[in-house]
Amino acid sequence: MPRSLLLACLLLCGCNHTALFQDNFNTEVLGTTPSSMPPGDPPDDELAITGDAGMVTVADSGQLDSYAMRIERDEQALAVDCIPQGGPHGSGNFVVRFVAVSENENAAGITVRALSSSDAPLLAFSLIGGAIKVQGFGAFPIGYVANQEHAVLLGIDLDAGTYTLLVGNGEDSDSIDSVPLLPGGDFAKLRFSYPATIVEALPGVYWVDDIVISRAND
Ligand SMILES: [Ca+2]
Ligand SMILES: [Ca+2]
Repeated sequence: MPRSLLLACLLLCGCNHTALFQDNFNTEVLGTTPSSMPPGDPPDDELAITGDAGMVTVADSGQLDSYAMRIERDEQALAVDCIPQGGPHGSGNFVVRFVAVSENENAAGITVRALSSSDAPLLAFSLIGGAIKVQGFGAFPIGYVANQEHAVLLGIDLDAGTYTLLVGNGEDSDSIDSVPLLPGGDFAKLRFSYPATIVEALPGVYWVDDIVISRAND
């Protein structure tokens, strides 16, 4: 199961990490745009939306068992940035994790990126048509299933210039390891984004919860 898989990974590395961003949406108001200042620790993390903020709401997710962030594709480009405090970060080891549900396997894909302070990607992957496509790498070994929870765990090693991506999907999980980072630079934010509906108007709805960005202690 994704959650137990994540827990196992976090048991290996979590106790030596400091959280720089945490958002679980549980204490926010249903139907509203998530707070730009995620409640609780750490104190200085931020959530920033570019595009129509009304398309990003706190909603009750049956699959994710609690309030989560629902991102719905709009006519204009839409981006949700999770900004760890103390950044941009020029060195160190980071862990990014979240759980999510895509409402429609064949919808327009959401893209997840780790971005530098100049918005250059360090890594990027898109969920589209049931597959996970990793920029500069190709297809991830396993895909995702519409309306089923998946878990994502990213390890970003700025010092080695590599990352690991682990995805858990139902009973299935796999990872790609020591993949070279794209030449982005420092690490400033995690972005979930949908493109504008200029070429087509396929629907896209992505639910995200339990987002944590942490840094390994020296
Ligand atoms: Ca939640
Ligand atoms: Ca906070």
